[in-house]
Amino acid sequence: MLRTCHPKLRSIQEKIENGQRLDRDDGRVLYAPEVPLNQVGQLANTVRQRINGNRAYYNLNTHLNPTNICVNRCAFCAFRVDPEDAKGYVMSDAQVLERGREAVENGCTEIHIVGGLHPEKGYDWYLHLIRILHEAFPSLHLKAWTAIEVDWFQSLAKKSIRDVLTDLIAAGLGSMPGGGAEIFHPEIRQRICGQKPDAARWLDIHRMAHRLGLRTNCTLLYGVGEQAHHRIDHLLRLRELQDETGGFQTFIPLAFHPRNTRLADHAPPSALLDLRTVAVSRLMLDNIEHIKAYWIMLGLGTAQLALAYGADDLDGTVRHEAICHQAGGTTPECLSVAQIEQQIREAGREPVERDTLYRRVIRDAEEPRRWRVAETIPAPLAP
Ligand code: V47
Repeated sequence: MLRTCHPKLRSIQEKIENGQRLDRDDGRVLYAPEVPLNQVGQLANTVRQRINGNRAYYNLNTHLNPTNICVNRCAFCAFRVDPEDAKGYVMSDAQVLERGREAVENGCTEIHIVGGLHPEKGYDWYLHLIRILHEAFPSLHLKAWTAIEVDWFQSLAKKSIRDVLTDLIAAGLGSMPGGGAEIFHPEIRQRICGQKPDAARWLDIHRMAHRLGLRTNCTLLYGVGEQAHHRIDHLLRLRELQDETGGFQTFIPLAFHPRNTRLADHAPPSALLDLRTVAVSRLMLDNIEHIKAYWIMLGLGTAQLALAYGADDLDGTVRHEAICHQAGGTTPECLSVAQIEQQIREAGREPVERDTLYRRVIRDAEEPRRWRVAETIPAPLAP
């Protein structure tokens, strides 16, 4: 714990020491510029250690974006295009299956699948993609479709969210990614993605997914002109749903990349804001086990530092990422296992390869592409 701390942090420090929950006002204090970042980081690091011991997780994964054509026009998105755009594409079944084959060939345990809301593709196409991948590569965990897509499927299929999710699970869906949350507060949401379902809808879809036994992730997009109180509001809404369901596995703060977007006049978030957001998330989200420092968006250096500011996960080796790279992201295309483990070891943590559900992955020593999961991950070391 901190030997000396900023006066405004004292009561927060006490709460953390006593395992008490922080409230909205505490959240605002944690973002106050006069409160030193390193002290906020140290508190978050204590909580991280308490929850996850010295471990830092990663997985072997690949991304798949079956189409970039999207009816929504989110101001922050450089990935989507209009149907008539020359850069528009829709992947064939063969291309989708080739991505699955490449993933297995490279020892991946997960495919992360998200795309656009294509005006001419029916519900059956989206379902079909899950089915063919699952049938061809049953060992690959399919973490697919954000709540925004599930909402779109519901309007296409004219079925309840429960029935849509039940169809997807039957087809082979393993879990849902956390995208589409952006910023819940209507003052910002309306401005950056007014066509998207609102916060209540995003949360309802995750609530139903959790009820059906799916684990999901959650995100926050920051650096889009919001203020600290909007971020805190977002975190509290996630925390409230997590109290109810316990279904979120990991929270991922996403640093905005402005290039090629309609918000290109915004400066990218500073490393200071990145680290503070990781730390504040760790402190406010006392009921979400993992905080992911998504190296693709943070950059490798900041992601590595984030492991000392509350994060316990770097995401994965990541092949074929498009959303950030289209928006000016300069991180590498893909990291090797040796590179990601080195990042973690340099930060003083023990690298643990996990599957999507945070079970430890054990690789065959002779043939590393073959793997199994340990039933449980041992409890964290005492702080
Ligand atoms: O919802 C879009 C964000 C999200 C930009 O669940 C942008 O494990 C920054 O959710 N700059 C999709 N961010 C990515 C996502 C995700 C990524 C990795 C892991 C997981 C997980 C989820 O990316 C979107 C949006 O919030 N985004 N454009 C941009 N220009």
